[in-house]
Amino acid sequence: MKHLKKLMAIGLTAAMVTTTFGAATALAAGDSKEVSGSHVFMFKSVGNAFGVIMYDGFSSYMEQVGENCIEKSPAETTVAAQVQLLDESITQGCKSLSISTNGDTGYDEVFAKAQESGIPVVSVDSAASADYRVTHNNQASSADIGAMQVRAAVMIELGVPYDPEDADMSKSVEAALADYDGEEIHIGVLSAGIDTPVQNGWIAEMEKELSKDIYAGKVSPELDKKYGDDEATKSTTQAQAFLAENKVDVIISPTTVGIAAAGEVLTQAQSDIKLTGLGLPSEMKNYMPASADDNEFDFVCPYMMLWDVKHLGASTAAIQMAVQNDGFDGAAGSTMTMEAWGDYAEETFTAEEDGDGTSVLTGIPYVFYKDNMAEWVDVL
Ligand code: RAM
Repeated sequence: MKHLKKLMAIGLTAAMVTTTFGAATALAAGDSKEVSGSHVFMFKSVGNAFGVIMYDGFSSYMEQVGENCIEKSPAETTVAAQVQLLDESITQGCKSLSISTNGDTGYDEVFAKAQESGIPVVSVDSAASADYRVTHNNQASSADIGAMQVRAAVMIELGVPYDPEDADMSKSVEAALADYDGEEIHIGVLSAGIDTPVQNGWIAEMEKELSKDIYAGKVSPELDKKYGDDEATKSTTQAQAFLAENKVDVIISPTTVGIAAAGEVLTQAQSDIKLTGLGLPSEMKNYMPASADDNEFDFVCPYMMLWDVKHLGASTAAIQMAVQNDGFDGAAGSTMTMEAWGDYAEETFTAEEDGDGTSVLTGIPYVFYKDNMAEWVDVL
């Protein structure tokens, strides 16, 4: 509930998203004067509303603490395009690098150059190598995000509404499956890039969830995976392929670009294939119920999840400021403080071991469904 209030306090309008998007595109071309002495924020690519909202939070926090920042996201969602912009930013003397990566490998040389130049690298959303990052800003527990998407997919296929009393859906899915003796349910995944760390981490957690006894013989443990590279056109083509093949009952899309593309394709085709995953209410409003009076199963996406994206950007800025001013080095067990910002009170986060490095958990997954969509369409 605490987080819900926080989310409601964001006050980001659709109009602001549009304006900021225009600015991000213009800034992507870059200018050495702006990069020099600025904190660089790099999303997977420009034109992704998730990245736009995150940068809005990042820049708002940086502005509050009197620092300059700039977005330098590439036109294409590739490692090579990010590496080039990272290299340029380092050469031009940026203060710090905050990045959501497009892949696991290919960054070592440029990250080593950042390290040698004393430029701290913090990853957010999609992690950078533990060898080079100070820490990773984790938007919500990967295990929860993976498991909740599987539970939502199965419940939606079985016609079970979301019950906020069972926030992580664990009880609802167990009860629904206990009563189910129909054909095995098949789930498709429409992801971002085949090498994208964050989506691959969530998919691994989906597979872990599906290996639990409650699913045995009722839901196939094999996920049918397709990759839209976080590009609208490719994601649309992949969603059309699911439709043409007609092998899956429900699609999970753990990317805001993919879920919006699939929403359009499935809705236009009046398909029986249902949809859930991670989406922005503003981009999903045409494929989801709008109010408690709606029957959610009349829509391709009865419910879906995400987290507070603007806060995610602001907490990334706060991590960079803690590195710059407070000697925060991301060591396991060390803490950092995010100062009061907007309607948010001061918060302290602790770095925890995560793989070979650490991460700081700054959010929780939140379910959007018919009772709360109206509050969110103009916010996220
Ligand atoms: C997309 C991106 C991002 C992911 C969200 C949910 O915008 O792929 O990495 O976290 O969706």
